[in-house]
Amino acid sequence: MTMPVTYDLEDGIAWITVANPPVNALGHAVRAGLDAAIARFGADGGAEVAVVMGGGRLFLGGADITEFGKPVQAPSLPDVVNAIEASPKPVMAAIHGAALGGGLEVALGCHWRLAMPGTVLGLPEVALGILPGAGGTQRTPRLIGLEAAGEMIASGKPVDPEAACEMGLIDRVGEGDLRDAARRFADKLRGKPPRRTRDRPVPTGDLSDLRDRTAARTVGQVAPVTAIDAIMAATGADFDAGLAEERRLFLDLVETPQRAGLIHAFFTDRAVSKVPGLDATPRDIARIGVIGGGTMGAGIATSALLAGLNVTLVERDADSAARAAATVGANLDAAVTRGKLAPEARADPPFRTATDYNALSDTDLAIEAVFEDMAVKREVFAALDAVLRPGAILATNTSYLDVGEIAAATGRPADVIGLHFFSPAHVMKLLEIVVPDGTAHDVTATAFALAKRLGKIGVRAGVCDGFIGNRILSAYRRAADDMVLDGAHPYEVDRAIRGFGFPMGPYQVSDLAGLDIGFATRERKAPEAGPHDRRPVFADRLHHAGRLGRKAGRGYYDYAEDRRGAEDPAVTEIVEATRRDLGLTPREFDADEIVARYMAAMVNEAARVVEEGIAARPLDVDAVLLHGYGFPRWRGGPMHWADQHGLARIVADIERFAEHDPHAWQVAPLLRRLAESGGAFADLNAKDAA
Ligand code: 3H9
Repeated sequence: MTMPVTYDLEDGIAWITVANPPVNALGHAVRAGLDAAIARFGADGGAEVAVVMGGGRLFLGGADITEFGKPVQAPSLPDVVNAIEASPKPVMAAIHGAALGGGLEVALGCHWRLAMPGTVLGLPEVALGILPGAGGTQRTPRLIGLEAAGEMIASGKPVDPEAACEMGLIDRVGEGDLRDAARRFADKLRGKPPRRTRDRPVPTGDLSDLRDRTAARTVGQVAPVTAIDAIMAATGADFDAGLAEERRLFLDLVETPQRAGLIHAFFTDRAVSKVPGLDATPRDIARIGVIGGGTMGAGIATSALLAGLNVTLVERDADSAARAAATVGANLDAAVTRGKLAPEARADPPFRTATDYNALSDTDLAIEAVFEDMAVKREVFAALDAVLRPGAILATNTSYLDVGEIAAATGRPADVIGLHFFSPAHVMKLLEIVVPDGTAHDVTATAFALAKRLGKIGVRAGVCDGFIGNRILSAYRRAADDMVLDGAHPYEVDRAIRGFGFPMGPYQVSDLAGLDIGFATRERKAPEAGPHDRRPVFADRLHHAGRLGRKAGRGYYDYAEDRRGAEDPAVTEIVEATRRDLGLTPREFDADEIVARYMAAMVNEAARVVEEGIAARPLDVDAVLLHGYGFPRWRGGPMHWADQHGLARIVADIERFAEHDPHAWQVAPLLRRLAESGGAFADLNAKDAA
């Protein structure tokens, strides 16, 4: 086994290098290695100065987050950082690539810090439900002041070396080669006494304003405000007491379900692209064709342009093409404003429109975003089949049609795949990659590579109405509508769901999407509805009253005065009249019951989606709900949440709900099996991926 930490003495400089690929995480072996290396440096009469650096592409990626929740094996990271700081001879950090979390804390324990241009320096712990727990909350304010430390730690946002140097977090931005730059700096430190961060003046100030703002910004989350409390402990005179308080708060956070949820989400984001059984080499993609320039097509084109791809957009006539170009242009302008696109790149994007499919003859991948109608889609695909070069990929952005049937309209079904973007396509992170049976493996691999290139989270989905996300959505949406029919107010439902942590309740989402969308879906599905399927007639009535949502100025809420939507008694009247006309006697629902029903419906349908193989693993469901449906990240996703909440509890809830409506509530077989055997959805992730 190679040693993760090496010690090399060269001309009085002790080079202490951490090599623990891929990110030099500070797991037990690395901590022990660093501890031993610092002790050796202290005892090494030939060594005047030590340089701590990372081997490979970065300095240190932070604590090994797979170790959280397990017993800490000594030495702990705070002890290692303290040992570095206590060194009687000077120690410097030579940082490249990234110094994150515990990685930056190691650097703060060193007496001097040099970082190479382009390095990412940050304390992102709150994004994992914890706080910097190796002295970061105590040393950072001593270096950059209380306010700046508060902003950096509570936001988790990184800083670049130039800014870090300016604020005093590091001492120098290196030039040229890392090792040469480190050697030049180390030479100056020979014979100097150590300069310990802990000995710097006690920071003063008050973070109550930042704490209030943070609490408002991160409702429901414990880590960000707790991190601020830990920083405030740095204002006491005793450094060690501050460290002890930080440690206490850190260990509390490690035990929270939020920490478990956020770390599950972190690994889920990385595991989704590792589809079991998929190891094909992706095809090269440089030129994208988009068919249809409506909101979706223009959004897809924008997304591809932001990723530096060449885009040709085909519309049916010159006017439509001009409108599409204007939409793309406006999207790009907004991207410049948001800092997502350099102004130079905006000037001349590799984008053109056309009205003839022949313009697509050199594209590597064409995505269709035309009207959701099988006949129309098949026509488009036949036309694409006629012009695209061999080896090009044909993709559809359909949100529910059978991708296999669309593929059959071509002579090359193995090159056809679904790429289901979410609106606005250049903003939303989720991309459902819908894979019919006959699709070639390298086409699927290419779709994942494209998702990554576009900065999106690609999730493989099988073919069914609604794929993973919209299929599960229709189940929990139906549970919400049934509650409203039975007596819950739409506003009560929205409040309860926001209370759970979603940014919006289902009726606010309806207003955003447009009530015509839901109405069209109900009409489409009406022929297959059974006698026991309940229709949310109140929603139909709102639709018929022209209350189409935000775009109409009113839907479930009234947007005339309040941009965020005001409650409207007229909606209450429509809902109540609907119940009267249907002969329904309303009853009360409290927030707990609303959440219980909503979540039970979500988890139950998700279990079916997993069992049918529409989602390969429970973690694929989690990724879809997290990135496309506003599921609170700190709850980890619905499957992770279900495991934490208790599957047997959810089954018992469903059985109780079924006493009144046995048609709507039937326990999914997989959920029942897992609950009865004491299993968990996580077990089904573990067999193929993290
Ligand atoms: C902390 O430090 C707490 C302390 O304050 C207190 C302690 C007492 N541990 O992202 P990538 C894996 S909390 C374990 O694809 P990139 C990752 O899962 C930590 N594993 O690479 C993936 O595995 P796989 C604070 C980790 O180049 C592989 O490494 N630090 C860790 O796109 C490659 O990762 C952070 O929050 C880890 N810390 O980006 C930083 N990090 O190949 C978290 C990554 O099996 N990490 N892995 O899928 C990152 O932000 C990115 O990984 C980084 C590299 C920017 C470093």
